Amino acid sequence: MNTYRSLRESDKEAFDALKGEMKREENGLELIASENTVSPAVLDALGSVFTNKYSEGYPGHRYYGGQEFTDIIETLAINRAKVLFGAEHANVQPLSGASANLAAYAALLAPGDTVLGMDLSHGGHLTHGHPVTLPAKVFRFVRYKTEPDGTIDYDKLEALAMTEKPKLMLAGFSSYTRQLDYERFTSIAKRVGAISMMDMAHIAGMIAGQALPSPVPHFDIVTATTHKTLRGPRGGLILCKEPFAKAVDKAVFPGVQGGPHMHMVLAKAVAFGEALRPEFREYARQVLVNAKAMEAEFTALGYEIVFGTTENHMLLIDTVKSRGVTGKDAQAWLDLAGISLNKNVLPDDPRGPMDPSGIRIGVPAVTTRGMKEPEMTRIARWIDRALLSGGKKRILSVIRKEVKALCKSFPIYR
Ligand code: DSN
Repeated sequence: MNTYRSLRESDKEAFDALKGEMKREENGLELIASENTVSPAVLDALGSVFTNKYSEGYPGHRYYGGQEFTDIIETLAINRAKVLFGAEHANVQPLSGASANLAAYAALLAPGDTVLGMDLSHGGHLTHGHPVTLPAKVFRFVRYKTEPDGTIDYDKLEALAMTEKPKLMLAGFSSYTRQLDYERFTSIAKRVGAISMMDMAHIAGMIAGQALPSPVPHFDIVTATTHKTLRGPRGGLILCKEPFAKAVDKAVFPGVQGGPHMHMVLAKAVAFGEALRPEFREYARQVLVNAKAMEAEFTALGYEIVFGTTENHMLLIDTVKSRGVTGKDAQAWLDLAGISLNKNVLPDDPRGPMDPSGIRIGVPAVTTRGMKEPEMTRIARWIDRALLSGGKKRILSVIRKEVKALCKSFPIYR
């Protein structure tokens, strides 16, 4: 394990915070659905000299000199992304999922164009047209919702698309637990003459690991982050069909970004390489099994599972209905118990986003640590005990000790 000797010797304040975070991750359970634990090789790449380099442009067409090695790593990342997802074109420069989505909008839309996107409280993402975001001020977003049983009514979506005549139909989510019907979605887009786009940020790793069906053959353009289930560095990715390639590349640079972060590009290449190995398929399969095991235990304990069930790596739970505890309190109490997750709005939540009615639970990071079904059952029971604690510190610190003991048997970095 890296001891960060240079940092320790040169900046104690910064090093102490880093040490604190390392201990927090080692001794606690990470259940934030968008987080994971990267490999030591990805960490090495992120801490490499590529952070020193400016590389505006693309391999073979850069604005500055000294690009012989940046060209190698970006080409490696592009080629691996294309193989991993069976994509015609890949852009590996987006700094984040939000930049990837912004670049996709810039590539495909003119100001004032209409986009259909999923409502935030029904599982969509801020960048899918929430009124507080810049894209919502430039384009006209119309939001679709889920049904009370947690599914999407595609007939209703089609009727909405016929009325609104969108230029772009956007699928994808950050807190939705059901599988989308990609064929149906894209056939509606075709029927109304819209471009189809999928934001697969949350499930990119599940798709790379072949545990979930791929949207890539169906959609014109697919955006992703590289750090969630995909288990790479923080960053974004755009995949598209060849006719959109030029517009996408121009939109990323110089459209919405300057120089790419080449240490991140190297780390993406490494992570894509890891995702191409057979072990990654086993991890992706186990993520699904673990999510189901956790759902089974919460169901047995009488919890209200939002959207009916999970078909991916995360679960949404109505903590107000299930235990009379708000999402904010649940998150705070669980933090004290060494369990990290996030409060989450539920469909048409009557409560605000800072103190919503539920929580979101994800299993990718604990699966990466090697935990399986028996541990999922224990974690669900700890969460239940914490929610029943009324926030009493004595009870939460007992759970914290038990959590720490389990974590010792599943070290993150040996
Ligand atoms: N913040 C990420 C998530 O938690 O889903 C999405 O941007």
